[in-house]
Amino acid sequence: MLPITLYEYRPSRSARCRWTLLEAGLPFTSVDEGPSLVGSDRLEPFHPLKKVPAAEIDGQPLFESAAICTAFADLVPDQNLVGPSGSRERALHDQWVSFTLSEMECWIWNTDMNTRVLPQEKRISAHLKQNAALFRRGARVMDQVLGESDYLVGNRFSVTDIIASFTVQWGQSQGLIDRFENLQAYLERLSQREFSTLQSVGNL
Ligand SMILES: N[C@@H](CCC(=O)N[C@@H](CS)C(=O)NCC(=O)O)C(=O)O
Repeated sequence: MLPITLYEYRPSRSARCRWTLLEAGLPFTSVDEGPSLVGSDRLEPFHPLKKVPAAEIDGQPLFESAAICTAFADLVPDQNLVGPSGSRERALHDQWVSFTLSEMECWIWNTDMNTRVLPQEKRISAHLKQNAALFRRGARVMDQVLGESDYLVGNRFSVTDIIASFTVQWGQSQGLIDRFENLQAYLERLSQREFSTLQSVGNL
């Protein structure tokens, strides 16, 4: 087994990486020093913006939660958490990860930044309504797909669901999935899993 260290702060996107490691059954060392870790020099060798999550896999740094989760899944091909490179399943994984981050998560992240994260004097509220509408536009697409299938790829649980459900839960915490019954059922289904970290979302 390769040595793995996860730099994490529980109520953050690092919850995706922890969940993946637990599903994969990969042993790892956790560095969690609470909020003081975020932005600290300790993270500099692993993340150029000193953000969490960050990982060190066999002595090599890796950042971006979706990339880290996918790398962990690739380490355990027998667990079927992600399709192999070149497969239809892998292409769908890449599709849904990109969709989740660029058509859904960016809008709610902007809302959080401008309502909670940034200091008052730096907040801009002009886009909040638009953020909600654009998130719902993406969420509607995912809701329709989940009306036909319990999971996003190949109708079985995969790392894609770990990455996407975090964003859906985040949207729920902003009151944005009330109209989407399939997304609500998806969260319910995934939160039943033994290693689910979905309860960490909501206080990013
Ligand atoms: N796209 C990145 C986002 C990482 C990120 O923004 N993490 C937040 C915590 S959830 C953070 O470290 N924020 C501190 C900052 O923005 O300086 C990922 O998915 O890993």
